[in-house]
Amino acid sequence: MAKPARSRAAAAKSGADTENSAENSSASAETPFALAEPPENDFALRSLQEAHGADRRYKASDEELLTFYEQMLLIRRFEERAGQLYGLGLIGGFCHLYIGQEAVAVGLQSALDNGKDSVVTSYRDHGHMLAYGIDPRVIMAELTGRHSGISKGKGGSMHMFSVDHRFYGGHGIVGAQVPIGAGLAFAHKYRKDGGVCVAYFGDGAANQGQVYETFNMASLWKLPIILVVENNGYAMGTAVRRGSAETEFYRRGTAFRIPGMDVDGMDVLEVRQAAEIALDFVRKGNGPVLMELNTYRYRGHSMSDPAKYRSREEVQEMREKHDPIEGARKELIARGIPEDRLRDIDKAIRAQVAEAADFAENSPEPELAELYTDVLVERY
Ligand SMILES: Cc1ncc(C[n+]2csc(CCOP(=O)(O)OP(=O)(O)O)c2C)c(N)n1
Repeated sequence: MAKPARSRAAAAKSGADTENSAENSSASAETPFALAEPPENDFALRSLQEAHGADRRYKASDEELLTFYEQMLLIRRFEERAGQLYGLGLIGGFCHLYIGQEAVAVGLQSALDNGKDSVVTSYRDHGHMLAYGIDPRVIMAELTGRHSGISKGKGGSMHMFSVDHRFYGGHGIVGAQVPIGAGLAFAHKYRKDGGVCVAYFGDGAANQGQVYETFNMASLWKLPIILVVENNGYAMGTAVRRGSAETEFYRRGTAFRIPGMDVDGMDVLEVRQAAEIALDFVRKGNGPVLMELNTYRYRGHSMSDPAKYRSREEVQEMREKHDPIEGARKELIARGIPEDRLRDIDKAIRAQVAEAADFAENSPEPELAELYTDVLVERY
C-alpha cells in the first residue's frame, strides 16, 4: 500500500485541489519541503513480479525440456570432473564450482539471442560458458592451463572470455562485472544493435558500492541490462542473513526505479519464464530489470573450502528436495519420456566430459612467448 506522503504527492501531480483539502493542509504541516516527483510508475516497479507471479513456469515442449536437462547435466558432470582434476593437481589456482546452480545459467541463457546479447559474470563462470554452448574441451583445457584453452591457458578458471560468444568473463574482483555489464549495455544502446546484457553477480557482491552506482546509471540512461543476483545463500563462509540488511535482493533496485523479480533458481522452467518477462521489458527500451535467482551451491565456495559454516543436513535437504536436475528428470518422466532416453543422455554426456578431460590433459601448455601476448588491446 502506498505510504501517505506518496499519495499526497500523487494528488499534487494530478492537479487535485491541495490548498482546500483538509488532508493536505495537515500534510504540508508535516512536510514543509517540496515533495519529490510522484511515483506515477510505481506500478511498473511491481509489474514484472506480478506478471511473473501470474504465470511462473515456461511451457516447454518435451524437446526443449530435454535440452535444458541435457545442458544442466553437462554442467554438473563437467564440474564434477573439474573437481577431480583439481584433486589430482591438474588444475591449479582458484576453482569455483557451479554445482547446484545449473538451472540459473541454463534457464536464462536459453532465453537470450546469442547473436546479439552479451553476458558477464563472476569467477564462478564455467557453467555459464557451457550453457552458452561453448565447447567443453576448450573450457576444460583452460582449467588445466593449456594452449588450446579458451584464453590460451593464461586465464584459468576465473578468467574465461569469448568475444565470439559475447561472453565477457569471468571476473575475480567481486562485483566488478556489474559496472562492466553496464558498459556492455551502453554499447548495445549506443550501437543500436538490439542486444541486452545479462550481468550475473552473487549475494555477497550485491553489498558492493559499485553495484549501486551501476544501478543508478543504468536506470538513469535506461540501459538494456538484466542484473541477476545469484543468491546461493553464502558469500564464501558468510550466510546471507549475517551479511545483508536486506535479504530480499530483488527489492534492492526500487530506490533506483528498477523493477525486481523474485525467482526460484532451482527450477529451470521458472527461470526461463522469468527471463522471458524480463527480456521483453528490457528490449522495449524500459531500462534495467533486477532478478533475484534463489539457488544453492552444493560444494564449498572454492576447492579449498571445507564449508564448515553450514550443516551436512542443510546441503542434503537441498539436494534431495530442490535439485534442479532431479526436478527436470522427474518432470520428463511424468511426461512419459522413457527412462532409457534419459540414461542415453547421461551416457553421452559422461563420454563428452571424459573426452574434454582427455583433451585438456593431453594438450600442450602455452609457449613462454605467450607471456607477452594479449596483455594490451593495442601496441603502444
Ligand atoms: C573486491 C573483492 N573483495 C573480496 C574478494 C574475496 N572474495 C572472493 S569471492 C567472495 C565472496 C563473494 O560471494 P558472492 O558474491 O555471494 O558470490 P558466490 O561466490 O557465492 O558466487 C569474496 C569476498 C574479492 N575477490 N574481491
